Amino acid sequence: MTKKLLASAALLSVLAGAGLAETPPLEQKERYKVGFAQMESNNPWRIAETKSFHDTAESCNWDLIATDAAGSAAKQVADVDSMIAQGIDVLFLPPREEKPLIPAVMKAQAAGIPVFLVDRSVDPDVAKPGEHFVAFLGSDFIDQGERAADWLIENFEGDQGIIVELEGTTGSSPANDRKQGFDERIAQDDRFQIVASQTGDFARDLGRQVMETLLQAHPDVNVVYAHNDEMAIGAIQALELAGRKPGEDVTIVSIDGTRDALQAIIDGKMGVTVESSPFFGPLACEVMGKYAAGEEIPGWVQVEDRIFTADNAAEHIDEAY
Ligand code: GZL
Repeated sequence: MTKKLLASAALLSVLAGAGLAETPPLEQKERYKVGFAQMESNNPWRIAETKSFHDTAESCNWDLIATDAAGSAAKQVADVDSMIAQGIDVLFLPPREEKPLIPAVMKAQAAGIPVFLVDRSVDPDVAKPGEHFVAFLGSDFIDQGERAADWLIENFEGDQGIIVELEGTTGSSPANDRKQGFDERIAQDDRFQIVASQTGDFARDLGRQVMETLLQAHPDVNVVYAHNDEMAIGAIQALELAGRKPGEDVTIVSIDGTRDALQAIIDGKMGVTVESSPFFGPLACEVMGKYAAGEEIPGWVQVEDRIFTADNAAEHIDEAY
């Protein structure tokens, strides 16, 4: 770290200790050099999010520097270092995992660059909105898990629900919270039992592979709860390869609202997907403008999520990604 960075980092740690750390200001100016350090581009959700930032750049007067860490938290940190060295004015960061991305937040703060976390957050015991980053822009993942469980409780017609849970990326805030929300809510209905819970890293192919393995160990499974649609689609593939009939002898419950998921609902293979929108570009532009104008920004700018079922999937599939 340069002497200047060390000095400001030391100062910040003193201020933070006294609870006085504040996030760096953002001056109002014609154009901004904006950093968007994406974690990966291995699924439609990630691709849609990145496109949303590119599509917003010109209308928001951004010179956008967008990077892709290809699934590596360490590379995502290095990408932020590079952006800091390039002199960005503001950083939008979707932290792949809650703890490894803390250094990136702290380095940007120490360099006087305001940070907005988008779509995922960091360990709240270490980094706090209004102190270390301006705000988290994203969904309530606990609520998403609870709503998935509520739908299952209301619509499952069997006497006994044997659940396999496909978890998202280990250590990520959506995986942590979607598990907490669903598991705690479903425990209120004694028809259900979660017999296995394993990460598929939010990826379709790994979700399929994990489902194949868990199906061997739990052939009586009749419910799959996937933390995202990509893993749910992978699970559907595994179940059909094993001769099962998703939507008839296995109920599939998921989150995101991708095009493939809405099509699976229309085809009767998936029961529900709770929306988790990837379209953060316009919201990022709006919140950044308010921050530059000196408006107070809440620590959590919450995105409202719809729910897609057989009742409305066909109505919304054309807007899906
Ligand atoms: C949610 C986002 C999750 C999506 C997955 O905000 O972090 O990451 O639900 C994506 O599809 O991989």
